[in-house]
Amino acid sequence: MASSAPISTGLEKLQKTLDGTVEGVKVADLRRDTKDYHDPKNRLTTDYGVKQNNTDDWLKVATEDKTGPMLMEDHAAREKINRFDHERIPERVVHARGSGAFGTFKLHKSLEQYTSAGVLTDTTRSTPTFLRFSTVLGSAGSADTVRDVRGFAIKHYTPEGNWDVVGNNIPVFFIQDAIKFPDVIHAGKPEPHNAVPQAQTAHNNFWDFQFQHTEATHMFMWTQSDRAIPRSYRMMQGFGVNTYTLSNAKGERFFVKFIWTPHLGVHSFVWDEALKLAGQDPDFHRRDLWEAIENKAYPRWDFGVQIIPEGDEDKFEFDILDATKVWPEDLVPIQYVGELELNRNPDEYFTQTEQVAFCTGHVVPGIGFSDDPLLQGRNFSYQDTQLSRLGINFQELPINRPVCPVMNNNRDGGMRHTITKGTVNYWPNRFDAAPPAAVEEQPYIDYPQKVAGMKARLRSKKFREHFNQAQLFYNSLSLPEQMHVQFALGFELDHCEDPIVYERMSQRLADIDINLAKNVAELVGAKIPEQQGRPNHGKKAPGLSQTEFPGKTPTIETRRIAIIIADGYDAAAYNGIVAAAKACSALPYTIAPRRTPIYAAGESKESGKGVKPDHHLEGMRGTMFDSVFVPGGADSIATLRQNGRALHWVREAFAHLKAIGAVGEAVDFVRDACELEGMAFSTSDEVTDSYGVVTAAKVKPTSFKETVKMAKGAADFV
Ligand code: HDE
Repeated sequence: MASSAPISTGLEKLQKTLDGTVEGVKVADLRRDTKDYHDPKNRLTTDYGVKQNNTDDWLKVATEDKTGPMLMEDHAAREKINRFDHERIPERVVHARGSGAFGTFKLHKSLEQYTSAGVLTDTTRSTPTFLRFSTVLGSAGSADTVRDVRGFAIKHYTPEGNWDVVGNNIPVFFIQDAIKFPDVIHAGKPEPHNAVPQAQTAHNNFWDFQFQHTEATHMFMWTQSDRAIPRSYRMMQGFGVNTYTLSNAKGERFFVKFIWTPHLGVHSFVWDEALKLAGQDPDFHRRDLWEAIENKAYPRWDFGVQIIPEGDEDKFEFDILDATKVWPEDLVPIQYVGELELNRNPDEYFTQTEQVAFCTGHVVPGIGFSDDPLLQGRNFSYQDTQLSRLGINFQELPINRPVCPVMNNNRDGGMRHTITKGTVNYWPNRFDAAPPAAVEEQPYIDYPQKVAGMKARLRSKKFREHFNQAQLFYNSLSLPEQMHVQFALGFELDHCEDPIVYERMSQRLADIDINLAKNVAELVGAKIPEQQGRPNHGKKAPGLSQTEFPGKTPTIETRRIAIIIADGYDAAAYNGIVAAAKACSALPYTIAPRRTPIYAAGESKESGKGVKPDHHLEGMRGTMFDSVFVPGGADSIATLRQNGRALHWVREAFAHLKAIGAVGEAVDFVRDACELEGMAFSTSDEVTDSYGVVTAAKVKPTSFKETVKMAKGAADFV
């Protein structure tokens, strides 16, 4: 229950009392407002605290035999319905669907050369954070696995105030100037006449806009790549996207971009999986994040910065303040200096994940803005949008309030909580109360930037080049990634019924790559472009293809392995793979034709033993797993051969490029299910890997370790 000690004065004490950790500061702060629903002392009460004996029947005039009219007098009933009627607040106009988690940011290497910010210079600190992932276009109830950009918004609760970075999993954006945001979002959201489609860019309006608004070209290439269908929130990069600034104690200023790279590597679905999962498990990413944290498999990211000294601003062929451009890593390398870990699920979705309010304007001393025209506009929009979502006192909500002292003359407004004692509420005042901080007290000091120019609706010259980096991105992808882009564009433009849209877009692709344009045009039935539009410069850059991020050390940690068995399965093989998977921190799930116990070869029903499967073959789908393993056992395999769903599990896993393992009698079963006549399969106790299908015809204990090891490399769990 709430303690009355104000966090602002108890910071030191809390740091010591809570496990000696600094992240305890925000957790402790939240405890002030946290009640435990499961406390046995709890009784149902009204909102004003009066215990209630019956909240199931409205007070009415009735008899044992006959019901009668209900009474308005029943305040408790009216309160209950009244509260329910107003449960919803406006969902976010973008990024409505999200999932959040608490974490810790630790700095390994001080950036004091560039900034005076404590959070980026003090390597002894653990900074508490809250991170919210999201999709952009869908409503709050839409599916997780749609093709879309993912939000990656972090709130750092620092002793100098909150620092928010409201980023995405793609390093660039569709527009250069914030004033275009309503246009790009209207074009992507459901069309205005019939509100179709939900959470999709596969429609006329989106692609109409992409063609006419050429600065979006680079970004739409990213959204058509595998980056827009991540396997997990835990397996994608985060980018601050905009150009921020850092300033150091000497008063020097630097331009900076923020980047987070996941330890588990960057991995994606194949499109067919993502489409199916949207129906089979719309909460796939939300569940995945939740379960990983509950299982203590804490997701981690390396935190990095790209830095350009102020004097070098004009040395690049692109404008470094243009959010439709990356800073190629061969020109501006990433310096990794810290680590972010997510290690605690929220206690309640609404008060934490829904009410969290990020603002790009929330920066701390040592961190500032640049003249990036997207960022400047965002600084207005986020504060503004919180007013309609949460009201003027949104910063007082537990999830949003800082862990350091707050005092000023902002007062009142709807739902004000803070009670400020005192006889004045202005500065200057005759008591000298709450004066501005002196320079020695490290207040926020705005960098004295010299500016000159005309007052005009202008964009500088470099902002008008829109194709070089779209080519750079496409050129840098691996062949399979390029094919995925082709198919994605083929899918999206197939959903555009208006010929002007798919005809023009097919021509536009020739400005990037003629083969891409030809293949897509053919797929979608457009006129086939004959020659390259703008010449392709042929350049590539590091860090753009996600194949460069297999993971800090490639791992199958937290990957879901379906082990399919039926009665008569080979117990040694089954137990072997379960143990080997667990030893690698993967998650083995037993799947069988039914969820009642399944008996191994030689094991009788009467033995009372058997394995109770986690799921039956119809209860889940192969799409929900990263890998499939089938142990042998003649009777088990004979049963599975007769089961269409079992065949489909294996065949679909192969089509989705997943690692498949089979031993003993299961080797033939897998070969037949995948129609892999002629491919190399093991016929001995040697383990063979053929296109990600890892087999051993005879089983020896080391086979399982070998299988798991090969599966790691084989399909790489793309
Ligand atoms: Fe946002 N964006 N945005 N955005 N954005 C919002 O703020 C906006 C942009 C991003 O989990 C809104 O609190 C404008 C870029 C994320 O709560 C709103 C422009 C990037 C989230 C808003 C942009 C983002 C938002 C809606 C163009 C990546 C979810 C609800 C200048 C760097 C944060 C809210 C969360 C949310 C405005 C462009 C990321 C309306 C005007 C670029 C991750 O204020």
